[in-house]
Amino acid sequence: MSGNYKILSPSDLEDVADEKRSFALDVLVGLSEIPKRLSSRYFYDDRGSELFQKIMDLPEYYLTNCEFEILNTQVEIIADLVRTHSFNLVELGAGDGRKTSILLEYFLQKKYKFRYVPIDISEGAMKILTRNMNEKFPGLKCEGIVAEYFNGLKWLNKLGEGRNFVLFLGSNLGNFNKPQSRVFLRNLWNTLNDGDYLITGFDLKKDIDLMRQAYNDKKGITRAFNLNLLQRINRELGANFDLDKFQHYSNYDVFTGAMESYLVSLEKQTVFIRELGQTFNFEPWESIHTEYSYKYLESDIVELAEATGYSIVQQLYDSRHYFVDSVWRVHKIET
Ligand code: AVI
Repeated sequence: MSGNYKILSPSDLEDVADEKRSFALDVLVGLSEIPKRLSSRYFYDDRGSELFQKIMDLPEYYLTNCEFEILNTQVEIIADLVRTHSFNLVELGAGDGRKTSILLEYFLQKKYKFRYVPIDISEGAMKILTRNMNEKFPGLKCEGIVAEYFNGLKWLNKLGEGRNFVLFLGSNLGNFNKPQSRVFLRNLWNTLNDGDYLITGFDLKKDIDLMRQAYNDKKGITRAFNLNLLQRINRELGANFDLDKFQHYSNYDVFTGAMESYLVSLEKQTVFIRELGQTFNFEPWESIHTEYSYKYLESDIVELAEATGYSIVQQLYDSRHYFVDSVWRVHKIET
């Protein structure tokens, strides 16, 4: 253990080099495809994470407020599920931990036997989170793990200490397509035990204008967030993207059920990426697909839980029914 977190995958120079290599390779493959695409997983460098925090504070990005409302008003329902056990409150990708603080405060006040185990691949993010949580909640047993989610969970399970209550908040699952989300949930199921719980956030299908506004905010923060992907390629791979020559475009596709984000080239242009030793040509109005943010029907959630080995224990909605934190139980033993 170093401080309040354990590093499972040592973030040595080799790892950093690997990460840069796979980023370069993904950029090469994505920009060589027709239509061009870049993966949204590369949004989250330091600048991208900072911009996402700002997005979460925007009035148009209703998702955050909905989830705060759900946790603030329904914490007791969640607490009832774990009250009698000692448990690990495991969080996948905690961000700044503001939402989780609602649960932590309640559990501590009720003197529940638990420890808080955030899992995140970024050592920087973990350092800040564990420091903040220890300052805010001096009595909290906080034991972060710096690792890929599933490696962290496997390690935790080997210790065999108590039931797991896993949080996957926000609408993070929504950035996976249907097959990817099934694989993710099934992998998670594999690392958990019968009777463990999972809370996943789902953004529900709703008025199309409301969804469009959430991804096209007036201050232009989402635009900056999207464009930061090109800036990151400039910074890390020595490219010469001119950000003024690309437009942020985000729209709801009724057929896929996702908000889809793009960067659109405003003119004919050529971009050189030094690390790849290659140029990429853009025609006027040619697009790069950058993100899917899937929205769900109730029936999609039921189907997803059933297909991946969970039962739905409770659906926690906000008052406008925009968002649901879905509480699932892991089923491993056939009855
Ligand atoms: C992280 N993820 C759930 C956000 C979303 O809503 O898809 C990322 C985001 N993209 C644009 N705004 C927010």
